[in-house]
Amino acid sequence: MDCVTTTAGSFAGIRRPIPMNEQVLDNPSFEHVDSKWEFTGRAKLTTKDQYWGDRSLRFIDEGASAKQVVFLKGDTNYRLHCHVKGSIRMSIERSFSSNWPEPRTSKVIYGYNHAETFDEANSATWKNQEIDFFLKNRGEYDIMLERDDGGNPNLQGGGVYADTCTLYKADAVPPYVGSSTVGYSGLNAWTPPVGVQEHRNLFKNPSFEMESSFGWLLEGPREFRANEQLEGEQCLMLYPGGLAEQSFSLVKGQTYEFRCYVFDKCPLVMEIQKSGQVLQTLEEGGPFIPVGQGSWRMKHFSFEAKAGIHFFKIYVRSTSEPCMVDYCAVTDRSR
Ligand SMILES: [Ca+2]
Ligand SMILES: [Ca+2]
Repeated sequence: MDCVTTTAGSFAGIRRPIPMNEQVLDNPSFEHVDSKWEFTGRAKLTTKDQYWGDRSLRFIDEGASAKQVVFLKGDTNYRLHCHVKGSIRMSIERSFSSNWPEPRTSKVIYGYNHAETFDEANSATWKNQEIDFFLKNRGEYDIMLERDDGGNPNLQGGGVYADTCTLYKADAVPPYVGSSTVGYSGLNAWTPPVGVQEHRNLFKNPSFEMESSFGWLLEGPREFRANEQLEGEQCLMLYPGGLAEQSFSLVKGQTYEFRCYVFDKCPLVMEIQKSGQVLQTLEEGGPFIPVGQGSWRMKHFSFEAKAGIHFFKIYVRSTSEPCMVDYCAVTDRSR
């Protein structure tokens, strides 16, 4: 018998080591039992299968997850990459707490990949899954891996695993980790038209930015997205049943315009109420006006104000699809 031959699973000899220089995640290959990974549900280290080394992470139930908190620099592009089997959701996120008009905690998503994988040259069964993302601000972020079949249990038939999860600055990604070109994003350069900029706009924080005095009352399912926003550092993602609201006084008899920018003609409802009565509603449909910024569109209407406090609500009906919105304005058109 020859000396050492590979046994099932012992692929270390034919796979390249994981360069740890400038690699941020602790225990990327799930080889060590004690590490900075925190597991929720039945997510467990296993020797049953592996891409590299002796162990991998196995997600036994839907919703089982692994989280690691990392400290990352600002104004920097990164790549998060794993080898996976089955359907998982990878994300970079953290929570955001605002205290005005009422205490609220929401999630901010900086990068997201649900089951978008591509083939791995070294393996017939393991796939590549990656997220190239940009961070404006330094600080602590949660790296999340979660088993999620997206409604199709068949995707999980061969078991659900992750291995060799790495996080590099974009300019330090080894050439064989994931796709060949790193996607650079950075911030969007869009600025609102002069007529609806903040000094003429009655909304506080019209761009849904991360301010503790946030301005909008939030209800129902929502999160913020810091990877696809139109303006500033983030936009608001409303899920079915989610709502954002502000209220302020208007001058009776004056004509005002109410507008919002939405992503990809998504079904945002814009409504004005006063004393519990609906004054005007712009339904889910258009017209949607292109603004020269990818899939972002503007929708708006004008109205004549009553006396006193008006409530401006933007929401997604519970039977509808999620909607991203960034930058809303109420402006006095009589001036
Ligand atoms: Ca491993
Ligand atoms: Ca924004």
